[in-house]
Amino acid sequence: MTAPNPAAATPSRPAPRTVLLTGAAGGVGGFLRESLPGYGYQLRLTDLAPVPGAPDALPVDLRDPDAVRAAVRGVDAIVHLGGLSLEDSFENILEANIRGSYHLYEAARLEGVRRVVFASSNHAVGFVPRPEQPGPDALPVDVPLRPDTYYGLSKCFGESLASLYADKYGVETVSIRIGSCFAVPRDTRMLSTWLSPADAARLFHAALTASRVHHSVVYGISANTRGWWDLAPARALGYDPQDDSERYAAEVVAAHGELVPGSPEYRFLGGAFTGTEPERP
Ligand code: NAI
Ligand code: 15L
Repeated sequence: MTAPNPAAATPSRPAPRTVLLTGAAGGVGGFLRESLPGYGYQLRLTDLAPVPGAPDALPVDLRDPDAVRAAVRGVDAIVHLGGLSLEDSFENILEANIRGSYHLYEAARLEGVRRVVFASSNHAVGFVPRPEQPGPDALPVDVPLRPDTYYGLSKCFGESLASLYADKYGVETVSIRIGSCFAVPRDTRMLSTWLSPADAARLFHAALTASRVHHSVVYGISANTRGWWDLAPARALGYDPQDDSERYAAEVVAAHGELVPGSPEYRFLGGAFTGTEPERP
């Protein structure tokens, strides 16, 4: 990985140094726990689950507003990754993602935290037809929201919540519609949606330090040759992706084949999530 340059950004006020990371025990949390300290951040780790190798991490349930407020107190910024990251029952999504995000924004408002980076998802727009070709046809961020699951719906809520708190209370947010953030692309769709761990660090750092933010929505992918989304809004924050899933393409296509016309992965941004049914009580 290229050595991070903490001085690269030119924020209008001091760059945040103490950053609360919710969802620190998760997959993306694991990547950012490793990488963000290299950009000069001091992380306060929280999760419902124990954070491997981090005995100082705080056990915080996003469903508990008092615990969330105590966790937020004194930090410069928040990276909000915590919550359910796949489809679930509406009740569970409501509690962890919708109420949980509300508790987080209320805590930010009450404790005077000015910058949040929200892990939104491509599943907020999962029922949008995927572009025929990458490149010039790449989809802009201002397509209408078309969630593909209750999970995606909670990300639409999170983006709207961020918009409200920016307009009303001056809490700035970058909502990153993450594609697929894993060590390597796991299937053919991910050749388009992949966000490498190193590019995730670059993007979250840009989102934490960019100066012209009110509520900004950006897609979060690497510089994939097959990318479906317009990266201009992320680049405007200072994001300069260095990875391209294409180096895995031969191997991935050999294992999984090209996308099959008519399949959910071929038709829609959200792929298989468009056919996912939550468990009913
Ligand atoms: P993950 O499922 O590995 O991690 C989520 C973490 O949130 C877990 O450690 C879990 O214990 C914690 N959590 C769940 N409910 C909680 C609660 N009530 N209180 C406190 N913590 C709670 O998910 P991953 O992959 O790390 O994703 C992180 C974030 O990024 C999620 O918000 C996800 O929706 C979003 N995202 C991730 C993508 C990816 O490709 N990994 C793609 C798009 C969005
Ligand atoms: C997501 O939002 C999920 O959290 C992640 O597990 C992946 O499924 C990703 O989207 C994706 O679309 O690949």
